[in-house]
Amino acid sequence: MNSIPKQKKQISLSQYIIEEQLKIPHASGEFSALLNHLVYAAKIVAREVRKAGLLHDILGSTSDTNVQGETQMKLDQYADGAFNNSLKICGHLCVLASEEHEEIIQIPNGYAMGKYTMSIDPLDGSSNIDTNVSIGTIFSIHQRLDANSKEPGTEKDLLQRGSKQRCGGYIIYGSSTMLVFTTGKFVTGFTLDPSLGEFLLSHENMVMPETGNIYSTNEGNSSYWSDEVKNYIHHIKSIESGKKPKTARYIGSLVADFHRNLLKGGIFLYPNDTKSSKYPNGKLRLLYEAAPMAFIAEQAGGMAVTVKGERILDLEPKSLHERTTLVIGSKREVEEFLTFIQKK
Ligand code: AHM
Ligand code: MG
Repeated sequence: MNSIPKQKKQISLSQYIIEEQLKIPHASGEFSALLNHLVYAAKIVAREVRKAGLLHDILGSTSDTNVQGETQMKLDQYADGAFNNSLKICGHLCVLASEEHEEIIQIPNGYAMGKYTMSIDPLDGSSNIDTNVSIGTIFSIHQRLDANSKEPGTEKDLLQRGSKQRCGGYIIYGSSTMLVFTTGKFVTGFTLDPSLGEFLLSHENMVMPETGNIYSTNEGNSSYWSDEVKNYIHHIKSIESGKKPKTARYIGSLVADFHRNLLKGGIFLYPNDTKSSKYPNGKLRLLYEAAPMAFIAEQAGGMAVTVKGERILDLEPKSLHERTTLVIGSKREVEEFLTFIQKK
């Protein structure tokens, strides 16, 4: 008689959160509840991303209103709405920041004020939306400056350095939907099982390979780069050093480019334009793009710095949408980059 194959034990995100919470004495459960609200919105966004090509009103970058005067939905605006609607009334946040909003987002009157802040890029890589290429959501959670305050949160509560994050993570809407996050201990990945509608533990204690053969950057911008950056890129492509040239992989979606490098090893660079005024400080946003990715990279054994070599997690944002340069990836690859900028 054939024996019944043993079923692999599957741990859902909810179970995982409860078990992790039990390890922390006196945990209030507030953080776990916040994560659940975030994940609920992520599932809604994942559902819409999966059928984006079927919904004519959700693709494209047309004007805000259609001929009937109705607001035309774009996927990034939709995602922003989904996360905001779920998060601002969840009772665990005191203020939010989103890439889609110039100003801070306040908790509506009548709703409980929590001790956390959230900064979010609801749908990163929006230039890829219409072409079925992987996109993502990036988020960063801090504790407010005065954890006991019941007053509305302020911009100051949001503008904290990356090293003070309580959690940093992303959701990638790729061939599968994955949630990857760290609370500062290790990096964990969960994959959405569409048949269950649940994120299941799929990647425990993720470690970024110490070296990697992939480099990801928008080389079309190379004429604008500093000589140091140009020299580094020339070096990793050359055969002069006797090494094999690195392989270029660039999706143009930070979440997808980072996720691949987290698993396979490599380096991602978004330098600043030194010869044009488009991105004099780099393109990516410190608060809700670079800092959470840097938190994950470091917890996975990697590194994240600016093109000047400053540690991303040490930077204190001065404004919500401040931009930064970003060099992130495997430890030895970033260290090699640093030798190029110190060489003058
Ligand atoms: P977005 O937040 O407007 O989507 O821009 C951020 C994205 C990142 O995902 C990606 O790394 C970068 O912009 C790509 O920029 P470029 O098209 O200039 O290479
Ligand atoms: Mg973005």
